[in-house]
Amino acid sequence: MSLCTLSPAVAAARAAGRPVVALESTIITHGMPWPQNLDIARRIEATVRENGAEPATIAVIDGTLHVGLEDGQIEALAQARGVAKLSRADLAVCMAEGRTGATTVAATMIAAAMAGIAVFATGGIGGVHRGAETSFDVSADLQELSQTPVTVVAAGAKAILDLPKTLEVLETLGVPVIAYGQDMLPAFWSRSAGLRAPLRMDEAAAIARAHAMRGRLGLPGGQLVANPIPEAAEIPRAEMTPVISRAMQDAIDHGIHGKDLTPYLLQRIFELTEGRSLDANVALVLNNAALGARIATELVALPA
Ligand code: PSU
Ligand code: MN
Repeated sequence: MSLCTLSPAVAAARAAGRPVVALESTIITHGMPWPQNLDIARRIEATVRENGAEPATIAVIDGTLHVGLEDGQIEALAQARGVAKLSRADLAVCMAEGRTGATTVAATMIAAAMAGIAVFATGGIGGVHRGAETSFDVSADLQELSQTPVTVVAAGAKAILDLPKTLEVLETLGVPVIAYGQDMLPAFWSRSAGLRAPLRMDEAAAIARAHAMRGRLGLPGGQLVANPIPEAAEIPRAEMTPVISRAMQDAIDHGIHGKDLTPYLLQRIFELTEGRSLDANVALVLNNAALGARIATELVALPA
């Protein structure tokens, strides 16, 4: 029996060689509050379709690894409580125990690769947390990018992370970090992290060719495409800095760490910005879904 279950729409797209874009479920269950998360999950899928590709939202439901969810499954996940947050370490345990879990960037990449899906769009990836020199908190997303051949479109890494250290680790791991259409590394809510990105590409087709070239070279791992948030939706870095500091201090005061840290910070920043952080998050994730669909479309059009 196959280890992952494709939805009929995703199976049909794969069989016909049409472009498919993988989507994660942790942003639904742990990254955004109910009920906005449901509406946003649907809009992300619609954006992928409008840009010519089939969306495949990925999650483990009652032990089954689903690649492509029906609307009712997304609705149930969006309001479920106590859903596990799955990365490489806990994916197999969740499936073996017949439980339900949302996939992070790392686990979504694993499932996408199994299903033959080369492109994945999300909001932001995990990275090296601030204070990692003492906490050792480095997201498994970085290691996954070095070993699983999926191109991940994100809006850079969030400013709650230590961005210079995140770039250093990605370089060590051999992960290309490609800023889309600009020289500077985007920083999620803001268009620039104040750091130059290692690489820059301006065309979806070129990103698709680079993905294919890695495969031909036999290099394992994927690419990180850092797509800047649309200008109209950006929250300037200067405005986010004190909010992030406050949220981080609150996390320390409440003893939050490990898997709970990223969801806690996102929720706290949502409260502190009175919802503005979520509006920006929606704009950037839709922007990434559109670019992901264009890259996936270029990829299936490449000569074999
Ligand atoms: N970035 C966001 N929203 C999120 C996440 C990242 O803007 O919800 C999630 C992703 O699923 C990512 C995970 O893979 O957080 C990283 O968690 P950690 O830092 O615990 O590895
Ligand atoms: Mn972590």
